[in-house]
Amino acid sequence: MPDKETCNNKDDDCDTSIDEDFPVGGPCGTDIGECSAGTYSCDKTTGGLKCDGEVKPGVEKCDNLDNDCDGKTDEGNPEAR
Ligand SMILES: [Ca+2]
Ligand SMILES: [Ca+2]
Ligand SMILES: [Ca+2]
Ligand SMILES: [Ca+2]
Repeated sequence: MPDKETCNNKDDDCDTSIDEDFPVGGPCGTDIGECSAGTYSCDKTTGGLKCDGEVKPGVEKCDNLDNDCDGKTDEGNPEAR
């Protein structure tokens, strides 16, 4: 039995395709609001995927920006009334 394909830049299951089960180089994360999408790459320590260059959601602040990336700007009236 060949090994199961893991994300390591090697062809573990010997079908001549390397990491074919993983969307390496594809987009990950979200582009909404103040967030930016990143790119999938292999995490060789876990054999899974990691997301490079992603900007993750923060805490909503009253600044006319969508800090927590839910598509709504300054929802819930943060910080002030
Ligand atoms: Ca592999
Ligand atoms: Ca393979
Ligand atoms: Ca928001
Ligand atoms: Ca905000």
